[in-house]
Amino acid sequence: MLTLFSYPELYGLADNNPYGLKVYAFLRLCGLEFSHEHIFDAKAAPRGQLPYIDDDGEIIGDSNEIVDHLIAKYRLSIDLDLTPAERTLDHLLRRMLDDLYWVMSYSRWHDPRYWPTFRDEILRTHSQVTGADLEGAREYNGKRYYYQGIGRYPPEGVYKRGLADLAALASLLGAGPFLFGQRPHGADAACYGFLANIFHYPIDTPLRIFIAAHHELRRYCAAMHAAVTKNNGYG
Ligand SMILES: N[C@@H](CCC(=O)N[C@@H](CS)C(=O)NCC(=O)O)C(=O)O
Repeated sequence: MLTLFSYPELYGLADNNPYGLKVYAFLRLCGLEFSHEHIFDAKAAPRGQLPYIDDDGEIIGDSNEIVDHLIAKYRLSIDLDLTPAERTLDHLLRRMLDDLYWVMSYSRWHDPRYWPTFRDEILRTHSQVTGADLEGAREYNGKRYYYQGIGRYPPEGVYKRGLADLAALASLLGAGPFLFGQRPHGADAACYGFLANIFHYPIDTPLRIFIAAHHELRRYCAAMHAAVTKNNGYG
């Protein structure tokens, strides 16, 4: 029995956290059967971070470690055809997305222009969450941004970083429809987790405006959303 533990859905996406959505997308692309438990409290997770999986009693945290575990255990063929250069690009992309994560998270939780919309949508969608819970989470995240470093930049400096990440990703998208051609790979699941968590939210942050203005990113998001939601059964 395979269970994915991750944050709850928002705006129709299966997970409002990019790392959780990345694992969800990977599982769907591979056609693996799993149950999905949405939780708010990350205390039980390895290192106190979501997502994590329980695979027949084996508990694994960190989205990349989860993906590596699934590929090895279920002998998944999704990335078997990647060249060494594509594998390197996959690695670099995942690390770049780790940087984009902070900008995306900052835009929702920290930037006073977008926080009220995000907060109100969580309250509207998840009745068990209170305004006080969210204020507490916002304060906690504010400290995370400070200690990570992003919280010490002015907002323009924060978005400059994130927009450079999105521009780099846009420049990699060729004829497509996916990063490495005609079918999605693990790297696409990773990119989707982040892009969809920006673009599918009707909150016009600089990141979302950038995606909306770039045809190749919009097209890529749509192709990945279709692939993830229709379950192609790659694996
Ligand atoms: N390296 C981890 C990062 C996961 C991550 O950053 N999770 C965040 C989502 S907001 C989390 O659970 N944060 C709670 C915390 O750090 O206390 C992965 O790839 O899964």
